[in-house]
Amino acid sequence: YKRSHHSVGIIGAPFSKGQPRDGVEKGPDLIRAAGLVEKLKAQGCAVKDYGNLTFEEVANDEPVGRVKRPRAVGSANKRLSAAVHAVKSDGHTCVMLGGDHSLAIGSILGHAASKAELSVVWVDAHADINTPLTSPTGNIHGQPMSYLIHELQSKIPVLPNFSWIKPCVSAKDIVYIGLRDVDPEEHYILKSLGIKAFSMSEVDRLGIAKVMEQTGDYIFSKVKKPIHLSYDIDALDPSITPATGTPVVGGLTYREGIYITETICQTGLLSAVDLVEVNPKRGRTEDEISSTVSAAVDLIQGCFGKLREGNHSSDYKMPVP
Ligand code: B3U
Ligand code: MN
Ligand code: MN
Repeated sequence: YKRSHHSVGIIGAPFSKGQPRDGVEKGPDLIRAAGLVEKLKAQGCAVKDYGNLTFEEVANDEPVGRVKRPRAVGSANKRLSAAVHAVKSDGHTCVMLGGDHSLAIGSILGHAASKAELSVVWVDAHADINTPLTSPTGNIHGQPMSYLIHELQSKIPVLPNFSWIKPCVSAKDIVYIGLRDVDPEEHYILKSLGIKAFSMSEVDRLGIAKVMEQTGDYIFSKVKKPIHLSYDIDALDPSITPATGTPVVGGLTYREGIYITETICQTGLLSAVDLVEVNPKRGRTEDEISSTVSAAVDLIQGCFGKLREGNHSSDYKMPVP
C-alpha cells in the first residue's frame, strides 16, 4: 500500500552474442523508451541510469568445441560484472537490462563480488544450465548457470576470456520458476544437484501463490541472503511476450509473472534484477513488440513495490474543502 523508497541503478547491456538472433541488443533502449525510469520515479524510487555499456568487437572468435563466440561473451561479461559491482557499491538495487541471458554470468558475478553469498531466483522457460560439453546448440545463453555453480566447477572446460570467472553460487541457493523446455542433460544436472525447481507443472499443481510461498520458505530456511532475480521474458507465455528469441508455449500468465515480482519485492531482500531476452526483431507486429516491452516494464515495476491494489505515499494528506 505504501510508495516505495527503493534506490535503483540501471545498466543497459546491449549484447546478443550469447545466441544467434540479432535484435536482442535493442532491449535496453526499448525498455527505457517505454518509460521505465519515469515510471519507477513516479512510484517513489530514486533512480540512477548508468546508461548502456559498450562492448569491444572481438576478431576471430571461432567456436571452441561447440561453444559459439566464447571470447566476445567472456569479455562482455567481464565488463558487465565490473559495472554491476560499481552499482552495488553505490548502494543501489541493480537492474540489468539485456541483451541475451548469457549476461547473467557477469551480472551475478558482479553482484556476488559485493556480497558474501546470494540466493538466485531464475524465472525462465529454460534452465540455462548446460555446460559447454552438454550444450546441444553451443549458445552460451543456454549455459550461464553452469559457470556460476560451485558444484559444477569440475565439469567446465577452459575457454578463452573465461579465466576470470569463478563460481559464486551453491546449488542449494537456487530456485527455478517457469521451466518447460529443459534438455535431458540439464534435467540430469538439476536432479543430481538437487536444485529446487518449480516447472510449469508445479505452477499448475500448486498455483503461483503456493509456489512463491514455498520459494520463500526454501530460500529463508537458512540465513537470509540477498536475492538475485534473473528474469527471462520467455518465462511468460508467448501470447503476452512473443518478441523473444526462443518462445515456448504454455508459459506463465501475465498475472503469474507479476505475482512473482510482487512477492520477491515483499521479501525485502531483492538486491539485483536481470530482465533479458526482449527481442523486437522477433515480434511480427508492432503490437507484439509493445506487449512484450510493456510486460518487461511492468515486471520491473513489480520488483520495486508497485502493487495492483494501488499504492500511496506515507505522507499523503487528503484535500480538505
Ligand atoms: N536448452 C537449449 C535451448 C535454449 C536455452 N535457452 C534458450 N534456449 N533461450 C540450449 O541452447 O541450451
Ligand atoms: Mn534464459
Ligand atoms: Mn529462456
